[in-house]
Amino acid sequence: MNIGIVCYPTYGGSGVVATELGKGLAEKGHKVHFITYTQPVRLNIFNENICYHEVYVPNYPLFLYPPYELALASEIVNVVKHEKLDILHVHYAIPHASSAFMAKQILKTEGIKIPVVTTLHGTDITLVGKDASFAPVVTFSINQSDKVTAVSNSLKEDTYKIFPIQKSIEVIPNFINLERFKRQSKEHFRRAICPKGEKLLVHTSNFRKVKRIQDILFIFQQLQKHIPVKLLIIGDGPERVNLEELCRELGCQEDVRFLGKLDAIEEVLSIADAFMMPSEKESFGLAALEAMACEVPVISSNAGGLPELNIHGVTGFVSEIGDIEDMVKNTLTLLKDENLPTFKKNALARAKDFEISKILPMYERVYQECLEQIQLKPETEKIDILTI
Ligand code: GMT
Repeated sequence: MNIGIVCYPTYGGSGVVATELGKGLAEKGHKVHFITYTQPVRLNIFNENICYHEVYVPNYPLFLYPPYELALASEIVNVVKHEKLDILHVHYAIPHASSAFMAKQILKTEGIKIPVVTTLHGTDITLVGKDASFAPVVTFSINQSDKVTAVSNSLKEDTYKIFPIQKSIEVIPNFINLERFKRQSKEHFRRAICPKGEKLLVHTSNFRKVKRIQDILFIFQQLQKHIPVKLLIIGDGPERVNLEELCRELGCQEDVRFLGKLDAIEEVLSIADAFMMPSEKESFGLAALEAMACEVPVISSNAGGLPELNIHGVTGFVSEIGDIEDMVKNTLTLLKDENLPTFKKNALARAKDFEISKILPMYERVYQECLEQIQLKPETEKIDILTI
């Protein structure tokens, strides 16, 4: 198939999933065209089946807000026409699903049919998407997609609760490449970070408020009263300054290291004992899955899809959002020498359920169904705008 993928090119989970999906499809022989405003961070390989098309937004003094959605829709039209795409897969509803809808209508006037698959990733529904500024457009463009997928049952249910959606939503979870994410021998690194045999906690995210990283620092301060422990925090984002200040206030700055944005996350995960994810919202928790693949059990909140991934008492522990006391108790249980090896083994076993080779065919099937569906639709079909 000749597949167009529209996504955010950043470190965020939706961009990572979209890019890894495209890479996986290209390896299976599909031709994949990424359409976005800059080179996706995980698109760091050469593959003869992958092309990258940059969306260029011209500047004009009148534009206080550069109209990215229009430039994206135009680029989609060009790529579909010139590269003869079979299918368009957009990741994150805002603004990708509405740009795809516009492109589809433009192409229809030229007699070109292009089915659109929209994958919902989380905050496009549970946070920013439900804002009154976007909700009508999000609802419309989801309903107009040929197929809609969500990354967890929780996100599917939230979507139906928040918006009047008539479309059926299929759950296709996040996935992992176990060839890349696996525990490696990095004992020298571990000795440098934990010279006295301390236990090691790791967190990675984009440092947005919804991640509740401050909870990790409060948990860490409590843990230090019981056991020798260190904390590594990977990533960057809006909360970084506040977190560094909180570290100093709590007096744990010597034992917490901020590593910034790292590409080889798996090397750090390889020396970790527990992964911390106390998020307020988390539709799936890709970062936790990456940790589990490296045999790192997870201490998480029960937000969104986290309990679907992190099995309480098996692959880690799940607590109510913000219940720091419970997370401290659970982390102490998890880190006990007699418990930790079992949790590590279980974490890896669970990660194997989401191996890319199991999940990728689900997307291929969705594409195939879309193509069959669009071929059955009559040529004269009208735009459904009047019926909504
Ligand atoms: O977690 C983030 O803030 C990034 C966000 C994104 O939209 O890129 O990630 C979302 O999509 C990921 C991939 O499907 C999920 O694994 C994350 O759980 C989800 N984040 C939230 O729901 C907050």
